Amino acid sequence: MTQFDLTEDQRAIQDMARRFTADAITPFAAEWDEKHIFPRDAIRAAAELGFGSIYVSEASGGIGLGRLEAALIMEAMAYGCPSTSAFISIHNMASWMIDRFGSQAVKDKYLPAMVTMARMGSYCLTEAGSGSDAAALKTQAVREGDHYVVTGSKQFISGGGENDIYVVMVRTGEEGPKGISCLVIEKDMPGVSFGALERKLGWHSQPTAQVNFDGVRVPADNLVGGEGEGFRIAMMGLDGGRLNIGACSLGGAQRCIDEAVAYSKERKQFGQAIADFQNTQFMLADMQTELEAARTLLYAAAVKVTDNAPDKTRFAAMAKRFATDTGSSVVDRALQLHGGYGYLMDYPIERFWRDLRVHSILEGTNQVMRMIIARDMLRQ
Ligand code: FAD
Ligand code: 2MC
Repeated sequence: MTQFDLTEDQRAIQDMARRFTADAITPFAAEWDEKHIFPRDAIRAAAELGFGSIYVSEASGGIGLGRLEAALIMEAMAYGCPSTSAFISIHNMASWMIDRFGSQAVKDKYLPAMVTMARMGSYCLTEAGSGSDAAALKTQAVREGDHYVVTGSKQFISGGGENDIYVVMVRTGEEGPKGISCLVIEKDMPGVSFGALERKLGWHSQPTAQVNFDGVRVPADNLVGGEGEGFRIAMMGLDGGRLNIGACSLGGAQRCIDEAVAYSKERKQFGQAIADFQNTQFMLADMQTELEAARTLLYAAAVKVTDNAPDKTRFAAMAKRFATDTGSSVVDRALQLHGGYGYLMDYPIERFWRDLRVHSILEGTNQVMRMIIARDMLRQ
């Protein structure tokens, strides 16, 4: 592709994802949010299009696309429901880690069912005492013969309790990043349990819960990568995850701009459409301009992650920071343009406002993104 245009194939993928969203997500998303419904069937239908294994290799049954294609799909689905789109992104991240770093045995064991999303995957890094400082994690995995015995607890796990497969960062060695390994743990293994569902501001279409491990015996074959490689694998997973979260903000914010354009043409005050006020026009112009800038940065970062460019991590962090902050700011202005009606659940804006808010926090807070960017700048 040229840097500023999409190829025909990329447009076809985008069209397919948009059509799927219009049919299977947008009409239902408000109800999923209000009633806290986890839309398992719609998610499996997304997987039938390959959206559960976007950058899992074709050799492992995935559709083997790049990160820009993934961003286009996530952005399109977030136009209907950012929460559901982000859930599918996390599954993609967990599946990719297994495909990219797992042995053939671990891939054969888990990927066929993950590709179809018959079995869904979670990513488990955060603990109660280690959020931003992820390398301080304490969940222990002690080798006993051909098993690891895992004890500890993971906090805020998306899909916790619902999903079947947990890609878990555990401590097998020294303190700090070099003592961390990555293990696949199944929901049904004895000693795995879950906390109560977290009650959240947004992301209501998917569960978040603590995942606890009490002496869980995990086959040593379930190690992904070598011992001590888990932190690097987790961070590489997040390079892609952060792009997708940014893309979810882009899609959600574009939906709110489109809603605001339609509403401002219809709503009349002082004898004229509110779209006729120059303030409204200037707000809409700024919202779309800022979103396009974020989109361009995100697509460029996605190409860098696909190409394994040396500055890919810095760009993924810049794109996540900028797209999520811009997305939330755009949605907030769209809400303002709806006046009091924007605050009501009768209109979709407040749902997007709530759903996008967490994108500045998870997959690394936007303060951590600045840390990653500045460290890389100062290293040179
Ligand atoms: P803290 O790290 O305690 O941060 C608190 C504040 O301090 C933040 O503003 C932070 O930016 C700031 N701060 C911290 N360190 C610094 C610093 N060095 N410089 C400047 N400021 C700093 N995790 C998973 O592993 N898997 C999941 O599936 C998952 N899903 C999630 C779903 C939801 C709905 C939520 C809310 C969280 C989820 N998380 C998940 C966890 C998420 O990644 C963490 O919440 C996030 O990384 C921040 O960690 P923390 O909440 O412990 O905040
Ligand atoms: N790719 C490859 N390797 C990486 C990497 C990346 N993106 N980032 C770090 N590493 C390597 C790094 O090179 C170093 O290895 P070496 O010593 O061999 O050079 C090692 O990992 C340790 O890295 P740092 O020295 O940078 O580690 P530090 O502890 O100082 O900080 C930080 C790392 C703050 C960037 C990391 O802890 C972080 O990203 N924190 C935020 C946590 C987070 O994003 N959580 C998200 C949870 S998932 C979620 O929220 C979901 C919704 C799913």
